Amino acid sequence: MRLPGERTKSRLRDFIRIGLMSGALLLVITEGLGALAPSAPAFGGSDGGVPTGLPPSPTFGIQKFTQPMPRLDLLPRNAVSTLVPAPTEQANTTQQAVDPALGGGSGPIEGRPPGPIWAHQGFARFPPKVAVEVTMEGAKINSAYTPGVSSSLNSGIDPTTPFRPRFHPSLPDQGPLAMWTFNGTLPPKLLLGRYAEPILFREHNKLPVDKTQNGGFGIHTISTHEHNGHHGAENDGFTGAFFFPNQFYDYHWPVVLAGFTSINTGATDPQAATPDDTGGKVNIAGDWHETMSTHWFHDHMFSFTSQNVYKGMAAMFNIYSAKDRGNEAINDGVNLRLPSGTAKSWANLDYDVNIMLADKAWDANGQLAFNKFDFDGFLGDRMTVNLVDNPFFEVEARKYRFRILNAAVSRFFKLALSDGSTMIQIANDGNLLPHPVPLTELDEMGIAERYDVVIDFSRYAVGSKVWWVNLTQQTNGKEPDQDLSLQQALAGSTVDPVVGKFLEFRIVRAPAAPDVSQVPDPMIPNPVLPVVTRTRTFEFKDRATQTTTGSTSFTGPWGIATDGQRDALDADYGRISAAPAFGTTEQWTLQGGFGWDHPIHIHFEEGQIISRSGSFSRSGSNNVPAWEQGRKDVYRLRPGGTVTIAMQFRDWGGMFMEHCHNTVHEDNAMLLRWEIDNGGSPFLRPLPTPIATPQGVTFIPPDEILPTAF
Ligand SMILES: [Cu+2]
Repeated sequence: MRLPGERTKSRLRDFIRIGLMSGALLLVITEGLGALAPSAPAFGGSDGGVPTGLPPSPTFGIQKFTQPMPRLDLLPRNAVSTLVPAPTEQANTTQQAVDPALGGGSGPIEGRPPGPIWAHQGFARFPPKVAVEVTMEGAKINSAYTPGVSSSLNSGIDPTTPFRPRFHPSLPDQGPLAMWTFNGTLPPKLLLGRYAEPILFREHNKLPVDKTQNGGFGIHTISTHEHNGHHGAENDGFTGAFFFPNQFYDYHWPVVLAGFTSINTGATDPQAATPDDTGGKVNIAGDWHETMSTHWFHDHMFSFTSQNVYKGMAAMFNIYSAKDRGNEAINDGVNLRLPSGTAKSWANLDYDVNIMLADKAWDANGQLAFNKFDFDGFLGDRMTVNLVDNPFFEVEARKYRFRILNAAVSRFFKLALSDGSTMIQIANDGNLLPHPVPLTELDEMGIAERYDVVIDFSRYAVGSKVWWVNLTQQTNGKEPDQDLSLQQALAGSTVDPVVGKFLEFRIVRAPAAPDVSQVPDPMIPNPVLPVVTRTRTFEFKDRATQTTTGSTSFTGPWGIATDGQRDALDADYGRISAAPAFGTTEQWTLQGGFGWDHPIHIHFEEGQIISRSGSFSRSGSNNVPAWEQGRKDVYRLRPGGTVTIAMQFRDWGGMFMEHCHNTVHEDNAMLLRWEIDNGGSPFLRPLPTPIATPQGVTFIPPDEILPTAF
């Protein structure tokens, strides 16, 4: 996967770090690296804007808060019988002709690796009940926008008006090479699912066969990670299990409670349940303390995740359960009755609002722009919410739940309300917290973290306004510069254009019906952890080295040192760094360095933070703040910080990942593979590595197995 010129780029990185690149230099790099030698004139051009390193995004005269924030666009849920061909347990290797641009010949219609190891685990036990069929393709007009709520709850947006792929009505449409999204359209997509209703997510790759047709960044091979689903690795969007244009990939998301193979296997615990369609619930197996709520899914292409996600390959996924059913009126002793609505048995969105935050930048033509050559990270200079620029949102004077996702490439956000009033944080990442946490400022939110908060707008007069404000100033991909005070952020005296107000709440009317929602305490207590049988350490560092060559390895400044071995290693998805035994619990310590804040994501399993140390300290046991005392899947290390977590490896197997979710760090090359490979047939110990080509996926033995992996 190494790009031509990658070695030269690596040499360039130290120069690039010295200062912002000039536009002229960027052009040189884009056009070819051959002419540029290390003795080239010092970088220090003034054309690079703060914080993008690119010319500042032209505003086209737009003002903030002049367009409505669209609700996300619901993905249709269809009968499984609508899928042609029908989904299969093992990859469908029916042959088709391969485009000459992809090497010609013939290859399989499905890009999933073939054979029993990559077959859908639990396919017979959890047969798909809902089919969701999507494409990944270039931007186009949306003529089927489905917000899932009435226009009055969507700031007046008429969904029958075609929705254009643009950040503001006064900005040009994004072209089909600049923006690549699910179904090719905006708003970003939202999938609604519930426990015990397995989803077959079929994704068709409709991107250009010519990899140079990418608008300057991004790659046409893709892999979709459901972050952070509890399912087999064949459905996890493994970074090396990517697929090509004209192929599809079937992801089987069973949506099960963790522990279903060992806890409450008889489904007798009434707290472990899923909503039915008539206001009741159905008991399910597993541990209800593992109930998950707010997920998202996004591209995970090896060494291109930052570019592809930035191009638009991100969507959200709300998971409903009897605890968190999306109906605030049903009073059955299990339902937490969080703000949502009452009309449907489950998944009411009236007062339950998905928020996707992402900083963007665009070029002189208004097309998405990305700086590929800053390995510290990429920061945009425009704030978008649900992929529109600085919008407004109309609310009733009542409680709302917001599911906030940080979908940025490298930027941290810290949210407050402009009047300094209280929000109640109820969830962190996919999990409802043990107890709600009232806060006037949320914590810094790392890339890929999700915070669910409840805001009670009943304290505001109808006709008034309040704003969400970003307090975190960040001008460098390494870490935030500083968190400003609310007064400083509102005053606007900062070099970072993404600081300040970014979403205007307009309190437009009294509640249409009495607000019967609650924010109960407790919500979901943590599961009881089994005894830890193994500890491992992972240090996230720069100046990494690569020990392997070949298509599964990549070089870059970033890497991970495992269990104190050698230096930090660059990513190689053919290397096994850890292999926890099936059915065990381990304690992992994640260690960062000073001058950086890496948000570390571990796939598959939600961990409980046992302790935090390092420069960030807060009173309370083990330095774990109240809003991190549930379960998480992203762990900000904080500058100089260390996080120790406990995780259970059970139910499913295969190869998973651990990486920095500053996706520029991840791509260059702060990522490793770990695997659960002793869960029984068909798994092998170690697992062979898939090698994807348009003509079919082959397998090779692992490149390297670290001495402490097993
Ligand atoms: Cu990082």
